[in-house]
Amino acid sequence: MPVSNLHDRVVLKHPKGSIVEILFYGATVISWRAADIGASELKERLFVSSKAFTDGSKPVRGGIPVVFPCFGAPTHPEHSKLGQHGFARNEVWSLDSVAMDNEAGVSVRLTLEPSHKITPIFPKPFHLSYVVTLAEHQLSTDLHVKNTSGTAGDSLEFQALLHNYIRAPADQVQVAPLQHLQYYDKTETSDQARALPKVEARAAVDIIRYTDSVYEDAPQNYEVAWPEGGLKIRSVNLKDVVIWNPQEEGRKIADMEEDGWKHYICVEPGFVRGFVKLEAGKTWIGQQVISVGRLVESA
Ligand code: TA6
Repeated sequence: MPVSNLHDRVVLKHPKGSIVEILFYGATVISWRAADIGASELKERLFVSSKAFTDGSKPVRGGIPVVFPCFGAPTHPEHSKLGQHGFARNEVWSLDSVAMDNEAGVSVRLTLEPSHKITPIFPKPFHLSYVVTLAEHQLSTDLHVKNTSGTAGDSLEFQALLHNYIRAPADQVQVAPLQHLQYYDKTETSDQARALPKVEARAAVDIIRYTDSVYEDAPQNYEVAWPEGGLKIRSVNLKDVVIWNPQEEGRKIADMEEDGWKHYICVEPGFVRGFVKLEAGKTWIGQQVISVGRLVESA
């Protein structure tokens, strides 16, 4: 069966071999295995810490957590009761439907609605759906946010981000093109320095030191490359991108495996500088497409 609904997850299998696993908890994609172009061996493309909790007791340390409706600590007055990165990554989503099942792709839709747990901390009406589509060498994840309020003027303000933990040798990775973009450096120790924009000077960004950078108004088309491999990430409506790797700081993260930071880099398309303002009855879609291979191969 191309779509298997197991007790805690849904597993999608593409006829050409690629496989994706999505936990209902957080709608977290926790595994994506796909072959290189022209090869048959499946390779895991995402990193999940061996110490990660996948039992629903804590957001998963790895895979693709969904960040909504706030990125980092809440800064919007309507988000003041929320924790870091909001609630979407630590709620149990429902499998709504198989959206597509053919040679081109296998796709499912998961949904999340207000509940007795969410409403006390986030009283705004909303409907989220998350569509995960698997192709032979490609994974797409689309977050649909609907403001279900029937009252004119009752807007929904939010941030959203797809927190990809890309499996890669961190010290050999380069991410481009980010040159000349304005970014905010969260590794700075004072609030003042963190709020001061910097400008990226590097043609290709390496990850050889503690990195936590929020690039604003980025090109939404990135190459994450290392000598033995690479991925391309395209996004739509996710105007910013965060590059994160904690290096030795990772030792402070309880669910990070020993030296785990050496085996991944987070490249996270999001809308995190400012807020999406969605009017009553409207839907916003933030999308990413991650493909195996490097830009030069597809030129
Ligand atoms: O997206 C980068 C970031 O916000 C970092 O600042 C870092 O703390 C990371 O996310 C992980 O956050 P978490 O809440 O999952 O520990």
